[in-house]
Amino acid sequence: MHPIYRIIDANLNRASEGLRVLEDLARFYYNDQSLSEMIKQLRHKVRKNVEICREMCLKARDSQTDVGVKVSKKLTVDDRQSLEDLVSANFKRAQEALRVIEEYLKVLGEYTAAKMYEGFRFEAYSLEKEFHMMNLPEVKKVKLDTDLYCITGEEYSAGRDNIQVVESMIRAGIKIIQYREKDKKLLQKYRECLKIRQLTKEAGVTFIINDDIDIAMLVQADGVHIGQDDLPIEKVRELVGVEMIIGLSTHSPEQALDAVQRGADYIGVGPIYRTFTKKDVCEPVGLEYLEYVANNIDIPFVAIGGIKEHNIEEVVARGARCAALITEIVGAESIEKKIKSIRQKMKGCVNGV
Ligand code: 3NM
Repeated sequence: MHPIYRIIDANLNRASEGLRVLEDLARFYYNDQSLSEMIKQLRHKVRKNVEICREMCLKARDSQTDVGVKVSKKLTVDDRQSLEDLVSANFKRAQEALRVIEEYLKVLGEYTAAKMYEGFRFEAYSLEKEFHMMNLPEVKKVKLDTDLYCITGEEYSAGRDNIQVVESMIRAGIKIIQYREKDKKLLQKYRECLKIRQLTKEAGVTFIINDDIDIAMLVQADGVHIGQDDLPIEKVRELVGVEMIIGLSTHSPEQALDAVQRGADYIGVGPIYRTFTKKDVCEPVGLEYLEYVANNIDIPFVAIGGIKEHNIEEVVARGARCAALITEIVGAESIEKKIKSIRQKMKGCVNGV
């Protein structure tokens, strides 16, 4: 028996198993009928179209003496944590297996069949993209799910530079950092953002850039944050694509509803209290607007503006799960200690409600 049939047999199983894992996820977890049907069809085609050598494959199968089994049992590289990892790993498994089948069918002289498997591989690439798109809202929500949203502001940072500040924030366990610098030169902002992207990526922190859509795209930030007077959100979406998070500052219920309708991924809600950090911002909208958003808006939101350790409990009590603070955090003597004590207050308040 030609050992190549053994390779084809193993990879047919690999491809179908990978696709089956994905099909069941689409069907039972995401309840997505059309995606699960498409994966099922591909799985059937993969199995069916190798009729030419089915018998040879079965004869060649010898799982008990497979030298790879022992290695595979010992390895822990497949110790997956998230559904996202699982989806990616199983698409890779199916695509790699299809490539192997394609290559070895050519060696066997089955060129037409090999081309067919090439086509299946490309179908698997397209399905992976569809799967990813379907999952995007969830992925974005996870990236935005946190209690403290930290924003840079070098001029308020007590002599520290933005990189030092970001390092402290990451050490303190912050999960979202926004780069905000109104007066620096573009090149300097770009260089700082490059470094911060590297730091945040290593730490698994969501990185958002204020205003500068071009820098956000160049450094592959997770998101951009824009204001009411910036480019229309639809146009920003055209530039950055569907995967990037777009946050929009809002100051009234009308603006909040408009932001949701036009596709913002989250909104800033403020200024809650008076602030001198944002130069052109309106008068404080107070806790009433925050309460309106907490009760009426379905996308993630971040309370902002004049929030300090001494008033954070009030903000949480009025419905904010996430708050953004600039001066209170970047200007603190110890950023880490400040974050810890603000978090304790927020927790106490949530538990007490
Ligand atoms: N946006 P601090 S208020 C950047 O209301 C920003 O949209 C606001 O800084 C808004 O925590 C604000 O130092 C400044 O008051 C927040």
